[in-house]
Amino acid sequence: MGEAGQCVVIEQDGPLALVVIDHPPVNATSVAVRAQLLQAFAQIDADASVQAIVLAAAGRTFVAGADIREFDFPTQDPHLRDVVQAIEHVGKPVVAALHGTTLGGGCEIALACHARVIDAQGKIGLPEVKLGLLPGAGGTQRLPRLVGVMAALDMITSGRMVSAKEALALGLVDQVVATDLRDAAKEKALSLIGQPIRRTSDLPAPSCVPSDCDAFVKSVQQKLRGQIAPLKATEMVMLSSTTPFAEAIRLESEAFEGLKHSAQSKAMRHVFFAERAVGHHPDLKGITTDPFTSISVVGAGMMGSGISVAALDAGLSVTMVEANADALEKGMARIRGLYERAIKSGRISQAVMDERLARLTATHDLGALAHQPLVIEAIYENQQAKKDLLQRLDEVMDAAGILASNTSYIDINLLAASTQRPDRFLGLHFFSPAHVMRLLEVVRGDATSPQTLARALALGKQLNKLAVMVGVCEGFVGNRILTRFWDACTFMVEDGTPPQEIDAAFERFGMAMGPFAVQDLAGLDISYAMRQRLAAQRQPHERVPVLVDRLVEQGRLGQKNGQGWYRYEAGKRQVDPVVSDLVTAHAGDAVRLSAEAIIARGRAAMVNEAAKILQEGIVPRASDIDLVKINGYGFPVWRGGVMFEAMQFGLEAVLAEAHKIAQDYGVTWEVSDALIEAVRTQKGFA
Ligand code: 3H9
Repeated sequence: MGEAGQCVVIEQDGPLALVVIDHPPVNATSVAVRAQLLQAFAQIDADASVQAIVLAAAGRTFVAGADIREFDFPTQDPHLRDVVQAIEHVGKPVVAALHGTTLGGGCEIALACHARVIDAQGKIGLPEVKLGLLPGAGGTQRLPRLVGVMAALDMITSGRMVSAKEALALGLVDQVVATDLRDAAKEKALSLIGQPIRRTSDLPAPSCVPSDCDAFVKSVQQKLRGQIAPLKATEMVMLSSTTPFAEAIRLESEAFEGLKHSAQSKAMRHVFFAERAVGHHPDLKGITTDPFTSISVVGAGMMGSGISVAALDAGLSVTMVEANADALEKGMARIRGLYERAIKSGRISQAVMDERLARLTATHDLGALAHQPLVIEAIYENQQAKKDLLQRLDEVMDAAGILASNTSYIDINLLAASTQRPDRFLGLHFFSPAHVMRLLEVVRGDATSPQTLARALALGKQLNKLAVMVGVCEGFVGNRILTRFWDACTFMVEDGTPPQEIDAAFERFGMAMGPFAVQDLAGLDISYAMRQRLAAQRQPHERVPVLVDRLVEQGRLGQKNGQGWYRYEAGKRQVDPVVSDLVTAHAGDAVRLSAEAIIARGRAAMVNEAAKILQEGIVPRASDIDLVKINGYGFPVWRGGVMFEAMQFGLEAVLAEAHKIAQDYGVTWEVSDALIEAVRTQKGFA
């Protein structure tokens, strides 16, 4: 931004005016930008010496959208919609010069220009649905006029960015420029002088095949269960083929305002800013790190091969070590299989697969890891086996190398103590399947150095993961909350509510899968083993879930052997009368909870544990916990995460519910007034 709040600058170059938006960091259309743009275009329109205009932006990107921070307040004039209209109706050709990420309101400005040229590395999209919104400055009407209804529906309801190449193929831009973007835009603008102006809103209404649109709506309903914005956006895009432009724009604007005030959009905006805040740690500020060009993984099982694929996909070289020949071959076959499926579905080409596999070395030899900058152990979950392996790795590796464990439960400080490099040791808890799941818990041991943590957080970015730094505790953040949640749900079953009713309630709430379906997927033996391990530390009078242990003892391990909480036939889950009888026999005087009570109890169990996590300083912000639950545990993003949702509900009321059910269940959840007070005064809760 220039002097005295100037964020739009006009430079005249012969018959051309170059209008440059300069409002760091991402040229968002804050009120000052909108006002100055409106004024600049009015001034140029009235200036007879100007015959064509180029609209460009300074810095790293063209306009990345409306200023999201303004959405919490009443809109100040001028509205972006009016600015966009004014640009479109200027009486001389306007060419948009697009670089970086042209998003949301930025894309809508570009759509209203009379031609668009884009840098070859540029990307463009309408990501409003990711904020629980729809394009509110004409995007739902102008985009389909340029690219057709189906392509517009795809882009707007997914919010995905398209590359410059795809944008050209779709007809969204007129030219892709490899070298000097502004020169190319100027040339284009000069070529349009004297030509009839092509205004997007004047283009013929696009056609829409009703059956295609109906099928699309159904697929959106299925995919984005519970989200309002994509469906509303679909409705608006479809208006483009039936309703005059001016009327459709009015309806779009109404729909946008409605969504802006919706609970879903507020929640998704919270998630947007939570993602920006998650990497902020005062003690890591200013530490710069070199990117990794290679990493190593020990263990070629599900996790080891998944982590390897994540790294290969991100362009890194990978050495995968596995002692057992058969397991190594199976790991390689799994990786090849993943890539072959990606080829079949058209996501990658054979050449891409070959290039990625060429960066993978598979070996039995730990000695190959001597000079590796980072080695992640991903063997089975056994403390002694991990300690032994880490000790050997510590001996083999250079002093500078970082050593990490992918454990999901084991104490990182205990593991660190088995090495001579506790400062270069940490937990990197990936989630399965590791090449797909976005969450990465970066576990900070007591001795882990800030430099090591900074490198690990940077690795998360390199791998396109959402890296959340957490402290050491049983199960870290995600699994610790999950354990409490599962316990509470199992107590509900033991007291008479069938598991399928609990699953149905949470799936209606928006979770990807209910807790019992997830337990079956994960394998009931996993949590059984954990309960056995922790048995010795438990208070003798404390209630623990027992019904699930009965299932395991009957050989019901979940999906892996076709029976767990449910019976599985051809992959479909069915209620099993054997389990229903077991529940009835156990519950005796059954209390069948309503869906509302089920949610209230599950929420209370999760929030109580989350509050303790915050109180213990395991994470610095409540919003970090939200990101863990959304990205690793299927909590609906449009509810903003477990803590945000509870805060809308009233945190004290939720904790009071936890108090009540802890007494009911006779469990030691340590819900205290002091905790409630601590939570209320905790930074990050305001
Ligand atoms: C919209 O346009 C509605 C219209 O249809 C209709 C209106 C009527 N506003 O992500 P980064 C900040 S809805 C305010 O770390 P990157 C961000 O908080 C909008 N602030 O960088 C951060 O601040 P801080 C549709 C914004 O390079 C800093 O910029 N547009 C906005 O990794 C750097 O961000 C979108 O949804 C904003 N719009 O990624 C695009 N955008 O340093 C949202 C960023 O204080 N933005 N900031 O933490 C993005 O997707 C990414 O930020 C972007 C850059 C890809 C642009």
